[in-house]
Amino acid sequence: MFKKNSAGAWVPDLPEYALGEAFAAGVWNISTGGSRFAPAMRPALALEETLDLLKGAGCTHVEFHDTEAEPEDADSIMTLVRNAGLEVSMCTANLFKRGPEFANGNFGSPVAHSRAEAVRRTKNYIRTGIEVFDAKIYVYWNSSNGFGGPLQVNYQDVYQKTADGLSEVVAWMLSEYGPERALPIAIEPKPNEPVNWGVPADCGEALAIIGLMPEEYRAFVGVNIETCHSHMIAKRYAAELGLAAAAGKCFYCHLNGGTGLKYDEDIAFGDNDFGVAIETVYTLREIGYSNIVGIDCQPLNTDTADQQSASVARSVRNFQRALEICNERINPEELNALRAVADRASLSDLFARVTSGK
Ligand SMILES: [Mn+2]
Repeated sequence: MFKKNSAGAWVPDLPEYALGEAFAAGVWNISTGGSRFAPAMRPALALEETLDLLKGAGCTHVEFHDTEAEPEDADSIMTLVRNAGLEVSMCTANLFKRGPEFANGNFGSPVAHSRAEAVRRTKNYIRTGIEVFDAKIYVYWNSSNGFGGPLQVNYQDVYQKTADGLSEVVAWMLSEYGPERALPIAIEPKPNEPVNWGVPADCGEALAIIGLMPEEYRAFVGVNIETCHSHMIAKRYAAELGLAAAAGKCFYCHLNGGTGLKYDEDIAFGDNDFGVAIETVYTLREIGYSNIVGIDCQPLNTDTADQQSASVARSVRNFQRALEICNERINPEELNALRAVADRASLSDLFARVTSGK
């Protein structure tokens, strides 16, 4: 799913929706809950029930790990997806919890067997994404890739090997399917958890890794920036989107929320800081984002059996609320005129007026 642009370069042929028309969430975004510190609050659901709830929450598309939709089950799962009135937007191989080989990393692991397994599983699930799911994007989330402490890896190698793993996947994909059928790959960076230092940690590191790939493969890899992952490293989410767009690499997005320099809270988009939601939606519009909007949030610890999809539904509602505010209360000409003279005082006042409606 790549096409040539007017300059003859391959660019991803991504879906084109108006903002607010198409949303995706992962089947993992509905869960029983329960952790070391919290009780399980909700019954486990059959996949059919989960898909119906995602549809009811406002999703048009669904996302899968291979652990939730194994390649050998993909055909029958696709029937359930169609029956629910959904499509598959994204699929991703689980390169973190699948087996002990991924405890030390994946593409950039110092262990050759772990790197090889990561490449093999990724190829296998890209095949499923293309041949069965008709997926629009493949996501590589770094997860366990990185390092834990002093001298645990060769730092030059961890970045280069991560790039090499992606290159191997792209080379195989192009030889197997050609550019027209190739699935755009989006790197989703995260700074830590489960590993102490994740590689890549942020949008800039993800772009640097793409830059370490041979030139002929770079066009086929972009980024998927997630709100909470950005907050965990004190990045301004909208600025990360802007960097991705400036590089021509904003292939996909994962919206949710977090409360600061903490762990991967995955709260609903717009929860905690609705101003982030407004700035995010405005920025997506400003960079011309047209792909499906991915939501990646978990239920709250207090959500009960009848609130299984409340976080996903609230994320979609908050996106629509923020979109309405952007459309009705932000005049781009006024905003850009203030930016052009760097009148930060008036810009701050404008943002307070927009968010308060007064
Ligand atoms: Mn995510």
